[in-house]
Amino acid sequence: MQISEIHITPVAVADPPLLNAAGLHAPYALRIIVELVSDDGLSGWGEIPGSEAVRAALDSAADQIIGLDPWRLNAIDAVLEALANPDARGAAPWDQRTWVHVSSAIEVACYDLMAKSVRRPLVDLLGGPARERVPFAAYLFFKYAGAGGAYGFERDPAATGWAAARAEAALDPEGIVKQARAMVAHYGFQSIELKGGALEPQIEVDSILALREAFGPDMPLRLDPNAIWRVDTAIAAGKQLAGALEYYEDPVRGQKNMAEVARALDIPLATNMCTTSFADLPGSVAHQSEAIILSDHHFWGGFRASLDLARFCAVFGRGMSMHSNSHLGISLAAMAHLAAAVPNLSYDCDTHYPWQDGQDLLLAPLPIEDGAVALPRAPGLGVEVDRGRLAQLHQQYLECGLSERNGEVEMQKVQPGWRFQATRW
Ligand code: GKR
Ligand code: MG
Repeated sequence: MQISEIHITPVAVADPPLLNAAGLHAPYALRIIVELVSDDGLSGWGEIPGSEAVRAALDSAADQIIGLDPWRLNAIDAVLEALANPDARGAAPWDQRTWVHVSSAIEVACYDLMAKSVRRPLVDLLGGPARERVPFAAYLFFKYAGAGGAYGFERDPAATGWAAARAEAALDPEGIVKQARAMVAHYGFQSIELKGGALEPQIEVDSILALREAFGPDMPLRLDPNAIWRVDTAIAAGKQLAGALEYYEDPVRGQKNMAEVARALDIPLATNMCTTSFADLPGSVAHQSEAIILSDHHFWGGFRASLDLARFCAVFGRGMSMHSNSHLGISLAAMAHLAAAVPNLSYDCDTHYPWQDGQDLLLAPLPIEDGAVALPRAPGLGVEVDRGRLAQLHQQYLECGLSERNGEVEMQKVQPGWRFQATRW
């Protein structure tokens, strides 16, 4: 089997004005869709966060990927490693490296091809399912009013249910509880993550306490300030949240600071910011910076790397959860196959999917029901791309004028002069 064509398609999908530590989500989230076509006419798909830098890197690798055998992943790794430039994760909540994303897109598309060629669900190439249903968590955001995209900051008057609720502003504990009730009612989520780091810490602490009051002690809650708090702030907030959090995600920046917060509190700390690559694992062990690592095949470099991470978590006593960014259905399917194949996945996975629901590029988007995605059983990822929809989302990319994610620039449109600070409170 050989890879005979590669198609790299940047797309833009409407994203509401969600707040985080780095500012404001733009009206569109950028993704890149990669299609590998094999010489026997199969298509394998991958999806990763989009930026002009990632697109250019993929483009530079394309010629050398053509002609390779998708089953020979070590040979593909060697090609990508020879091209890769050193790059850094950066201080933003999301991972700004280029080549880990490129590797992930190509590897996932190769797995899709391999699994389709043997007519097996992709999970079977990852060791087979440890679970048939993959549980996800509600992902709440403080936000301004609006649904994003062409609707800008206006509410779509035709929307109902969750689609209407997701266009509402949420800037205080009451707004967050309302958002949570609508999202949980629609998707049946059985745990809740609140994106923090956006407003004064006390508002975020009060929002968790309000969620606890609204949903009771059986609903696991998590708070993620994306490393923007000082150690003293994080400890003071953590003391107020004792008994209310399932885990406390990246309250502070860096492994040493995380370890200091962990020692002061009786709440497990989790990360997708301080331990994000194999090079970080010795520091994780030395400092005991976190109790839980959020995997993410997009920035750990693919499925194999994520399974290696799972083994590290098992050996070194770390829990394992899964991180997300704004995404579409190819990523959701890949996340579901990976999560199904990790026996020691110990928490419900994150997903931003409800914020993009209804805009997918799949012919039959995977539903989230009772808080879970049923593992697709069709060959490969088990999803089919709607090529007309892919073309529309690409056109939207061409028209939206964005070439990278930049929350600071978006925030300045609302609050002139606003600047990102790596540590704010
Ligand atoms: O979408 O605003 C967001 C999130 O803050 C995202 O960029 C983070 O990468 O959700 C993520 C996280 O858990 O840190
Ligand atoms: Mg996080």
